[in-house]
Amino acid sequence: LKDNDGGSRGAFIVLEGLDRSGKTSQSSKLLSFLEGLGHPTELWRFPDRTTSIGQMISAYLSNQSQLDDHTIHLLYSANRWEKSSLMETQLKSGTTLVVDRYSYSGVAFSSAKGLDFEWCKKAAERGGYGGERYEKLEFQRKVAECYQALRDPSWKIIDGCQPMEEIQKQLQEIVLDHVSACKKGRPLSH
Ligand code: DGP
Ligand code: NA
Ligand code: NA
Repeated sequence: LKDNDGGSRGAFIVLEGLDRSGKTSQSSKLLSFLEGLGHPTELWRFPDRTTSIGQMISAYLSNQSQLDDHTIHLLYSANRWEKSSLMETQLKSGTTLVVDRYSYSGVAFSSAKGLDFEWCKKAAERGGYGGERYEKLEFQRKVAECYQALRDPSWKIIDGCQPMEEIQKQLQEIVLDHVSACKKGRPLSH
């Protein structure tokens, strides 16, 4: 993608991690932090349960419906696709997006369930545990292994076992760095 009219673009910040790793709290803190500094910012999350596809995912997660593993995988993917053009518009217009889960979850969670890792990567391209389906310790261990296998240089790893304030501080540092680089013209790439 090219930035419009040489204007600065927003940063695309994705928070990934196991269930209950604190992403959701940290994403809202990050939103307030960036807004406080005057950066136009929006908080998004996936799955986005507000769309009709998102509602199918939500029903599946709460065990109200049963779906074939490949089918649910593709619904998650479709749920990201249905928001992708709006996402691109926002980034190009200079809005920073803080996103609570994105396609790395798509690969990590589905391959942890036993779907073929390469199949998941292709299909997901671009595009105290509680009661939900995946929130079991053994399963989360597998997800962690799958995340390790996906890790690439764009990732910054933060140890979620640290005190909340420490996590927040590290996250802010990393994100500010990236937000400034985007303002200075770091290209937006797929
Ligand atoms: P959350 O709303 O962040 O708690 O996510 C709900 C659950 O769905 C969580 O266990 C992680 C899982 N999940 C998120 N995205 C995907 C995906 O693309 N594919 C699969 N299989 N699971 C996902
Ligand atoms: Na969850
Ligand atoms: Na979450």
